[in-house]
Amino acid sequence: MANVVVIGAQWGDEGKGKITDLLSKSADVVVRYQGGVNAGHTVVVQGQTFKLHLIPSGILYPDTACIIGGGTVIDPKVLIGEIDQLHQLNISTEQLMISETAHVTMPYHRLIDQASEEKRGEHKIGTTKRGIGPTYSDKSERTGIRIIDLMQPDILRKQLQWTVEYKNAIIEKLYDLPPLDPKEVIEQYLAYAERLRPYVVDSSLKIYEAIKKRHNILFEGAQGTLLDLDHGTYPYVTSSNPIAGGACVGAGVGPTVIDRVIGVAKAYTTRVGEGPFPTELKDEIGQELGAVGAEFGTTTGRPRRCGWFDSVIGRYAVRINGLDCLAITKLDVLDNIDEIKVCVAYEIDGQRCENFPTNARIFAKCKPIYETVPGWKQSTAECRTLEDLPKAALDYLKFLAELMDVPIAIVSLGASRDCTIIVE
Ligand code: 2SA
Ligand code: MG
Repeated sequence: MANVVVIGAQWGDEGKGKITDLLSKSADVVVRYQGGVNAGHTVVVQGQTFKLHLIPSGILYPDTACIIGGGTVIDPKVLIGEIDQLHQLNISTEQLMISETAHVTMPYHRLIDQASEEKRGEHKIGTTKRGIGPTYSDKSERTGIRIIDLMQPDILRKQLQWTVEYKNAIIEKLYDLPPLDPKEVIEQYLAYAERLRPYVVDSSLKIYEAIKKRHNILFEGAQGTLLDLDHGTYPYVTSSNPIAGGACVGAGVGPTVIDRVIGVAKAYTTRVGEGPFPTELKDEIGQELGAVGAEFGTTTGRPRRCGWFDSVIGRYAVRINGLDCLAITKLDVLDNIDEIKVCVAYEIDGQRCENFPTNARIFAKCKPIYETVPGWKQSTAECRTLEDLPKAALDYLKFLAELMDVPIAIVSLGASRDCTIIVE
């Protein structure tokens, strides 16, 4: 196993939750390194569905330590809700750790996220409205509140008093909303602090100690490559770095620690929120993929836009993340499709283009060039080895691997743990 980073190779919702859950079995430590409660992982274990936003799904294994790293942003209310939900299901959170350098999502972050999306009108990003962008903005602006501040009541009181006043000016003047009461916010967050205190650690040090003991560490990315702030489809991106490189910054480890990078991609493509999506299907096939694949956001319940597999994006994800291999998920969703299309390149102003264009305006003009392959028209749900797969399904996987020049190591054929093929 060694030290592995798992990332989304598309626009998020690739099924990373299931893959990290599988890998968590051999991990001693699972680390979330970026994002916040905009993420949503659905894990199904013995018929029970777990919806987690911040806590790594590794928490479902009693011996796996789970760390919410310094590169994340934490909404304490949601995190406490998740802890309570796990306790109700008799799952221990003793192995949970929270980085003291993670930033805290405050009520004004949510307000500003919602209000600014409205104000942007046709320029809106389609955010999850969970306050993620404003929390990271404050981190960059150096007005953020960190977990470590939350743990020191005197400091928190002082800091929040002026920050809430400072934010109130924006909330009132720019968005015409009623101001927040600093006292109320302070009392609320002081109470959250006491709930979270037992979990707070120097996470980079904890990870380093685990590395020294030669423990296996799994770095779990949220969202996906195309939502990366620096390398995604800017401005239609999230405000953190979901790519593999983000693991080093967000967890506080050096690049030499990482042994392997696994990309997770769906056998087709989905996207939530605004922004260009060349292979999007606005027809019945798109609707069918959405219906069969149950393509609704875990966090917001928004329907996801669906389309064919895009290998240009896949190649880009291989490059940006240095992928060693891919996990292809939801192959079974294609079981009933007659003919399957795969985007092999783009056409831009009459020219063929094999590489992902970094210019968002050019990307918006890209037309997919497709190759069509036959469907297999039979259920793959019971397949447990590559040999069990219908020939057309195996050919489809081989075609994807060839287009992206990367081996496929895992194939997932359903939400539960056993619906999986591990390629030897
Ligand atoms: P934000 O809220 O500032 O991070 O939104 C910015 C863009 O990032 C997209 N985004 C996501 N896309 C897919 N899945 C995400 N997580 C949830 C899930 C989504 C949900 O796991 O299902 O429940 O709606 C996620 N988080 C952020 C977002 O759509 C914007 O395009
Ligand atoms: Mg998700």
